[in-house]
Amino acid sequence: MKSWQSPSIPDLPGRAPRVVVRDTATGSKVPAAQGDTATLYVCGITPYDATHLGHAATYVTFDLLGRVLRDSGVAVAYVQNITDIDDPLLERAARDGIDWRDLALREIDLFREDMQALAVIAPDAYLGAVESIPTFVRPIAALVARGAAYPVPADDARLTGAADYYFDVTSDPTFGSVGHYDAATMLALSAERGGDPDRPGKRGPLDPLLWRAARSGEPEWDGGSLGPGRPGWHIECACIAMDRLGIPIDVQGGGSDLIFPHHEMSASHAKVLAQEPAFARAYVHQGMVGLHGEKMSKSKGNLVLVSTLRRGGTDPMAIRLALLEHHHATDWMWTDEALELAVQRLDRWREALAAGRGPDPEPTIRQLRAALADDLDSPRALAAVDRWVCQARTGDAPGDPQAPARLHAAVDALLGVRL
Ligand code: 5CA
Ligand code: ZN
Repeated sequence: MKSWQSPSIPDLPGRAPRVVVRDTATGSKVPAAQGDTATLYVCGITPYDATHLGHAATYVTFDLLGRVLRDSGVAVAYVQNITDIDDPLLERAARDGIDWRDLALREIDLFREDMQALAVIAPDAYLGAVESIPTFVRPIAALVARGAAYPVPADDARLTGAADYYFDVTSDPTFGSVGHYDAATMLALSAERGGDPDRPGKRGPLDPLLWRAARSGEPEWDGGSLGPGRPGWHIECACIAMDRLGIPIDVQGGGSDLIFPHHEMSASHAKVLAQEPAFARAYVHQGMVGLHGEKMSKSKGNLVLVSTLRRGGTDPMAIRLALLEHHHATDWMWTDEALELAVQRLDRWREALAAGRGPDPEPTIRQLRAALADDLDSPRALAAVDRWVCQARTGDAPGDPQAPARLHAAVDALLGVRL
């Protein structure tokens, strides 16, 4: 799938220190890269509605990670998927009387525009599930052959005798090691987030769907020995990551709503398939952004869309600053007042740069790098720039005429904020 145009990134003299991120699985800070290239897989959108500020927060967070990794001298191999076939997409298309493919294409287009406006670096590979179906079929069949997956008769399938295929979570001895949830919580989250714990015929209630046999009126693809059908959700991300990056990847990213079941299941699929002890060296999760006291979500409809703000004339750089004001690991609520404060901060920063002189930016650039390299501490990074701006505006010393441009390059390269 076509991605979007990446912003240009200024080259900065010097380097960020080694980047560490907090790993959800262990709770510790771990290096975000092992070698010269960091492999990063971030779960992409299900394109049945437009990009809201929760999505934007997630992609800006992993954009920051990519920026500080590059600045630390590490190359980044970045893959992102699109869940362009799934129940919610089919349901929304049916509700609105449009073809599910047209709905997906329309929302993906809007997502690309939003990402470009927010100066998010494009992934190296941007892959839809639909275009990747052959990548899933063989691994699912391999899981079946190994006894880690099994058929469940699908009485309502288009073909008599057809079966859905499920993954047996007990085939992964380390199952549960991403989220560390207890059994009751896993059951509840599975029911809430796309699982089907009550489906009769499964070995275990948590076992997730790998392949769904074709039903009348539903899209279907050739599944070889699995029969015609469509893939389950978690296997898509497992296979795309394995195919494009090889495992273990350095960082698996997404929102914290994906810890269970999605990241737990993807990791289990991949570990069993590759006979590897780990899928990712670090699982990094963006906290949930909410509105009016509840998680912002397409299903609840309590959304603030990036595109609505843009059309209303909000500078995308102010949106970016409003997102960066929160540490990525925390949950927080969006408010109009917070956006207004971000607009004011952007104005202050621009004014200070336009003054043509300022204090030595080196200590600020060092602080920026240190903050971001330490688990993407964006609030600390913004505070460092605020201090420089404050000094530039109030300082009596003549200052250096090169300073504003040098600071601007760092703010642009590291925070993705163009002034
Ligand atoms: N297609 C799947 C991932 S494979 C999916 O979760 N799609 S999504 O459109 O629902 O979400 C896209 C990304 O935004 C995911 O990483 C998700 O965890 C994140 N996300 C969704 N809602 C929020 C929110 N309110 N706050 C922060 N991040 C969110
Ligand atoms: Zn995913």
